[in-house]
Amino acid sequence: MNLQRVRKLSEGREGGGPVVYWMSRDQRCRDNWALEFAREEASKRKAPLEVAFCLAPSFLQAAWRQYHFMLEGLRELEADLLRLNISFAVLAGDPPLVLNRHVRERDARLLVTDFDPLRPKQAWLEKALRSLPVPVFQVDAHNVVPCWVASDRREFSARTFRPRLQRLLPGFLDRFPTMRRHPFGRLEGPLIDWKKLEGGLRVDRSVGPVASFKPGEKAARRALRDFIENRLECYATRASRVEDGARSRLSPYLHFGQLSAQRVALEVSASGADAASCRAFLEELLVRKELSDNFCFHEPAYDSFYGLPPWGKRTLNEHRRDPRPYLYAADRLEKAGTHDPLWNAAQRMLAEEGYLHGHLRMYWAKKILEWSPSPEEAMETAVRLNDRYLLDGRDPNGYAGIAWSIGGLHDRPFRERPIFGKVRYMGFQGTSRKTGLVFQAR
Ligand code: FAD
Ligand code: FO1
Repeated sequence: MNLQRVRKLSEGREGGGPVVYWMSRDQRCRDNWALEFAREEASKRKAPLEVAFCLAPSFLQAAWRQYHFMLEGLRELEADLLRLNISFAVLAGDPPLVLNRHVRERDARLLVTDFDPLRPKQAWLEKALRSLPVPVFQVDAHNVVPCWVASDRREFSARTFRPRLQRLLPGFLDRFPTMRRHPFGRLEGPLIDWKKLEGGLRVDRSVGPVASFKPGEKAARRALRDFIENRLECYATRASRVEDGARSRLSPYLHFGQLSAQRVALEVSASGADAASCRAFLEELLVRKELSDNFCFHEPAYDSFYGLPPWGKRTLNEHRRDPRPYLYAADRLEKAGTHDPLWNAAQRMLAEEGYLHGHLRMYWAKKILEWSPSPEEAMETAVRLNDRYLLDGRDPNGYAGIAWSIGGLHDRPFRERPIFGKVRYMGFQGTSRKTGLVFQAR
């Protein structure tokens, strides 16, 4: 594997026990460079291999909907790891604390972890590093080009980021090794009590599981095959349509790491489908998605008005006092109770299906700017609703997508208008026509 994916975070003294992979963002056993690196290090030392997942009682605005999807995926993972003679431990509690205790109990040789630019995850890692006694390595198993290799600074547009990424991609779009049974050791651990783990969660159960997505690695691979066989061909021409759309619907699997973006890129590139559609899709999957990680990694205020690009903040400030013909409180928006039938339909899809078509997400967030008393409140409301209902919420793609919609992140200025200033506007008629969702005019 390309060792530029790995960086050593701390020295330490190797123990005599297993190599432990602290799995967090990339919750899969296939096509997982962090697991692959841990396996290689364990094999070199003829040591057992263990995966440890720290189950936080709550995470950002996640509800039972998202935890249920994640836990079902982890249950499937437990069986897959067992078949590979890799032990699996799910540690409930505050991640840095329970991880530290586990590493010491196991007398771990070393720790491998994956990469996540979000603040809570960075905080877990920093806290863990302060007391872990063993060497710690980090592997970016989520991006094709590791975030710290793609760029060492905040990129302001896809225009500057794309050429860097394209130059680096050939060195990182390598094939995955097949997962082999681990030949060393076999840690006897108690069977995981999933019911007990579920009972320890502090989540809002009023936002329940959705039927629209089946969780787990196998379902993720089926979804990828279904997309390539039935929708990729017209991704370039029908991407903005909602009903008979061409979108992949892979985001919940990519968000929870049940599917590797690199696997998707390899299969799409080898599909022989319409070249323009493959190009358009890979632009989203590689350039847009990895640019979002770049944004969150280099901009700590990624989920607020303060993280917007300077020109976006300036133009929104200049229009702060513009009259707002429509103003809706967050709870009215949450109930899809506005005067706009297209927006209400988008909010209902988001709340009921836990998924929303990309074109509608833009319109949905932009209207929140138009109908909120201030840009700061618009950002807060959009992030809260996005992360409460979407399966793929609480993700760098979401924070970048909301900042793009409300504050022009990674976008350019447009003709000035009330409230939006020079931030790109999206109107009811145009969006209704493009998405194919037609409603009687308001
Ligand atoms: P496809 O169009 O099939 O794209 C395939 C993959 O490419 C996606 O799964 C995603 O990983 C990536 N991708 C596509 N579009 C973008 C984009 N604009 N930016 C970054 N990556 C992209 N994405 C999330 O994963 N979680 C979110 O919470 C989220 N919230 C968003 C909120 C707003 C206001 C906007 C404008 C966009 C948001 N996005 C979010 C980005 C994008 O809309 C979704 O990733 C996409 O709609 C997911 O559906 P899909 O997998 O069918 O997408
Ligand atoms: N990561 C963890 O390591 N432990 C958790 O308990 C956990 C819960 C969780 C719930 C919802 C959700 O959307 C993500 C969650 N994550 C958790 C993080 C996730 O694995 C991703 O790393 C980030 O959300 C995306 O960057």
